[in-house]
Amino acid sequence: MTSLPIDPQLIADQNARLERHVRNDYEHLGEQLARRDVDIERIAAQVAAFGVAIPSWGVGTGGTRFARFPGAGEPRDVFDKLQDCAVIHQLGRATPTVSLHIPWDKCSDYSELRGQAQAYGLGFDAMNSNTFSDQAGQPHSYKFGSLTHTDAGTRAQAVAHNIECIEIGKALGSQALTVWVGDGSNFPGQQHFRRAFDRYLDSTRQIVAALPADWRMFLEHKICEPAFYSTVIQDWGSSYLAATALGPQVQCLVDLGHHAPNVNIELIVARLIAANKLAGFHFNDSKYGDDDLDAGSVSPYRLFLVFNELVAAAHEGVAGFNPAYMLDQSHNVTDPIESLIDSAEQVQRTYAQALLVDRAALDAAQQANDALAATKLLKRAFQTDVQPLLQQVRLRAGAAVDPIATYRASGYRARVGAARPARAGGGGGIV
Ligand code: PSV
Ligand code: MN
Repeated sequence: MTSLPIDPQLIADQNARLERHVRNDYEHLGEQLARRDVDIERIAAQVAAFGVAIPSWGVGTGGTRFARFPGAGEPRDVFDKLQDCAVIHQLGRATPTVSLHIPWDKCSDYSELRGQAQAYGLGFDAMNSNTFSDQAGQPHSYKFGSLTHTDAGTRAQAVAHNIECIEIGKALGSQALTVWVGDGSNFPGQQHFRRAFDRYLDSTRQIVAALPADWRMFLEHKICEPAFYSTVIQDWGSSYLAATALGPQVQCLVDLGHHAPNVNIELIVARLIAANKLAGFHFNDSKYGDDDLDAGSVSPYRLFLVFNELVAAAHEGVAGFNPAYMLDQSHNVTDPIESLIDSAEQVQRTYAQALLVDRAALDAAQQANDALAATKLLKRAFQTDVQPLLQQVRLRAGAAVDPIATYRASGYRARVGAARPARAGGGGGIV
């Protein structure tokens, strides 16, 4: 039988030292919120039910085009990754699912993988295909594109790979496929824009035809990289056009880092909700581009404004609104487990804050064109310290009140450092 990776007694001991403070702080916050007519228990129940998926690739150390500095005890295969994800979920209780990337997470026995995940209390979120790099031994190269390649054989190979991802996902209990392609061009004139988009539709139509009825397909747009002049699915407009052409099972996924600086992402989110085309998110943060920094580390208010749209949509009961929440980050200077615990908590915190917006007062302020009152309502929610609520939710769920401190006290990293020999090579590569 699989045991959980962190000793539950350690969590209990660590929590025991903090329990009294959590109780007092929670009570105090409850009183504050009651004065605003907010029932803290209602917010706590919503936060407890909230989950964000861990990207399997996030538990390994990331890298840039220039270098990668591997950390100790990096996962060697998908089973090691799952174990690291189990640590994150055991300590934080905010990450009940894992999002796999194929071929990085291929293994020989998916029913064993599924069983292992179940033993850890984990499920599988969206599957991610990879046609942005070549797999060993594949007949056609993706150097000049995949689903949109000018060569039919290369496109067929990319379609077949996506269908293989669906098959693996079926064995694991996943219900969505995320497709991101790096296809595009590096020189003006290199690519016929309209024909490339037509080829994209033609290829993705074949993938949609292989989707089970209860699956969704998420199209992930990205402004640039690796193609730096043009990208076929460059923005939410292209993504929306494609998703609309491909039918109701296909929606648009918003990776926060995939936009030009200063783009109003919350407005994009609102548009996609209105069109019933919001698939979900890859959360991360950025300063300059697709920096893949930890969620909320640079612009927590921007993350809050996105969640404000999401909570508003749920509050208004928008039909079909069911976004998938995932992290997608690259951890270059931190222990990836710590970054993911902290980022999941940040996402959870932002959700809780957005739940505190006084919707009726905001409606009234908007209706009366009272711009200052409206914006102050958002700020009041955002500036509320909901930490005691997050701690109480974790305490009740058997997770750690202070997950990073408990993680450090557990010695997990040193333990896996000894059990998982370091891999050779410290070359560049975005993972
Ligand atoms: C592309 O930059 C991306 O955001 C896509 O989600 C990929 O699948 C992921 O990063 C992993 O590198
Ligand atoms: Mn992404």
